[in-house]
Amino acid sequence: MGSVNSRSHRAEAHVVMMGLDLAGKTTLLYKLKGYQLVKTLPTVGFNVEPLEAPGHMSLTLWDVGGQTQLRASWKDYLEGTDILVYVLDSTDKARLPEAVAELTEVLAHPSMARVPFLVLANKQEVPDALPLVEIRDRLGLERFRDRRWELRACSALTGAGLPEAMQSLRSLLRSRRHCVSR
Ligand code: G3D
Repeated sequence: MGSVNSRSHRAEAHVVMMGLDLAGKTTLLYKLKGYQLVKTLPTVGFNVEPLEAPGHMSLTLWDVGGQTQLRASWKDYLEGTDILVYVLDSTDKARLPEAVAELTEVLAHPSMARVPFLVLANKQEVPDALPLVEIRDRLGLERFRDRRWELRACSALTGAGLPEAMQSLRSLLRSRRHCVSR
């Protein structure tokens, strides 16, 4: 008999949301939860938020990147991750290489083997945001053949693209559940 905590018996999915600081993770989280967020504060440490939709999910938010002193500690929390949501600031061309390097590093962690991921190209409503095709090229997503991934454009500010992003999340989660319960 499996442990009550084994993935196949868990009602809750564990979603980890990461990205460089200022990518828009906090804004996105509040938008998804339907809260009005007037002013965001830099994410200090990490936030754990129960998310109502889709299904039963818990969501952990982490800043990744050189600035964070918590860089070493977030890696301890990757175990049990069902889906990674990686938020990119589509307007921050200067830090895109850093964002790509961080994503690559996170996915290389042993706890993340075969974990599906969703990249959200955020801030797409800004006129000079990098278009999705260019982001796709720069991320080199085709190299991740060992797992499922999706890339979606969105704006956490206006909410555009978020329903489609949630649909991708649901679909990745279904594939994850199918894999771990086999
Ligand atoms: P973080 O949690 O990833 O660190 P935040 O990022 O959610 O705190 O957002 C950082 C800044 O980006 C905030 O601006 C926020 O309003 C802005 N932002 C988040 N999402 C979007 C978006 O989709 N479009 C635009 N144009 N801006 C966005 P401030 O000015 O509060 O620092």
